[in-house]
Amino acid sequence: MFDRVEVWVKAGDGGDGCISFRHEKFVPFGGPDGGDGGDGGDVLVKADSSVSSLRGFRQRRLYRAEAGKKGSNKKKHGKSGDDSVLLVPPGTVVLSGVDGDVLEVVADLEQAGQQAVVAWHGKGGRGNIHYASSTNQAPQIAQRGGIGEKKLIRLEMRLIADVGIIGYPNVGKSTLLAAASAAKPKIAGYPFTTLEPVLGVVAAGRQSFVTADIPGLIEGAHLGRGLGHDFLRHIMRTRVLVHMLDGSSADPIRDMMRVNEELLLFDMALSRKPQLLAVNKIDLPEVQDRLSALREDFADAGVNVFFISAAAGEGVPELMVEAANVLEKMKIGKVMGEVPGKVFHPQPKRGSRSVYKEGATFVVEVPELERLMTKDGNVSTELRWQLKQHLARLGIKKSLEKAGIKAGDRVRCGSLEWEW
Ligand SMILES: Nc1nc2c(ncn2[C@@H]2O[C@H](COP(=O)(O)OP(=O)(O)OP(=O)(O)O)[C@@H](O)[C@H]2O)c(=O)[nH]1
Ligand SMILES: [Mg+2]
Repeated sequence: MFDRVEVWVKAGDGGDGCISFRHEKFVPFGGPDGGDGGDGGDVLVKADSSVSSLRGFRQRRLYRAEAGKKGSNKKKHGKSGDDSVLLVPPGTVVLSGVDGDVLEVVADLEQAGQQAVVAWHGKGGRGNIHYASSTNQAPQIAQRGGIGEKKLIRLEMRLIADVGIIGYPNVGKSTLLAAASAAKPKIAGYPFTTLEPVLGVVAAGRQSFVTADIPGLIEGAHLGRGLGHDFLRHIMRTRVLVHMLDGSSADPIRDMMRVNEELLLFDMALSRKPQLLAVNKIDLPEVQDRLSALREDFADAGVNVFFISAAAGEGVPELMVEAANVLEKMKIGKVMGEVPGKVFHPQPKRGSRSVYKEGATFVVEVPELERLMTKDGNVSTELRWQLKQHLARLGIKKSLEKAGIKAGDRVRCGSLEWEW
């Protein structure tokens, strides 16, 4: 089941600004006319109902958006790069920070049409027309295009269900889904029968809702025991959990606590979802015999339980009507846990200004100057003067003087280095 892939995304770099001067008849020294570079394209992820799996992403590892074109003479803007749009099935969650950082949800694309930018474009560089001033009428500096973001993202499909059935293996989760809906999950008398989540539509009273039956959880699942707990992400978006216990188990209350412990270790939000507890298999004679003892135990523990027989269908309608009621209440009141359909638009961080000394070199770290460029990367005497003027206008010359700069010292600014 290709329900999780990791791909690299690279947004388009911005086009460089242009350094050029007007050449007109009878105008020997035309002013600057170098246009701006175009912005690069973004990489977006968009939920589209025509896509049903993440399979297509197995073929390619890198998705890039187009770069912006360079600016040119006569103040011409470079063309912007086209975006690259990755179409994913509705229900896809996008995570970033896969390569090392803390994994975080960038977008939760629950409904078709929702989209989010996952890699931001590099801005186009400014042409030399922007660097003209009363003192510098022939600026030979411009701005390089910004670098588009590149990162590794993870796409995960999460089922969209209202109710999730959880519990130890073999307690009767699949039997409950089969009894309450038209779904036909595999049922067998051994643990780990269910290997992949199964969905079913449950009709309860006048309502209907989608229920997900998932594999069994055991103690230590967070350490990879049993089937692990990774499949729990499929019920991250459910609003109510039906927690099933086997009435014939040695200690159903301990089972309940262990499963809850695993939920907590997987995700806090999951452990906070409302739960309906159901003790199953009450048709078995040995369970009948201890029924009143079980009732007392649960009453002592302060938890409300449903006693059911999924196999015989006993107590199942009541349980499902209660699930529908809780869902209804949550619709009216606040939705707890994860808010569905949330789309985040993280913006690239804004840098701050600083001037410092690195060895004998003075370093200027100012976002608007970082991408300063000259035609050939060299800084002639004329350019030295122009750069000084420009730094003075931005108030950075003062900062450098405060830091102790003297004529003859080296200054570095982005990729340019010259003598003060
Ligand atoms: N007597 C009795 N047996 C039941 C009942 N519900 C389920 N069973 C039996 O318990 C066994 C496990 O049922 P499943 O529905 O496959 O259990 P599960 O929780 O989905 O198990 P996994 O998918 O392995 O986690 C099967 O043999 C079922 O027939 C019940 O209410 N009464
Ligand atoms: Mg099962």
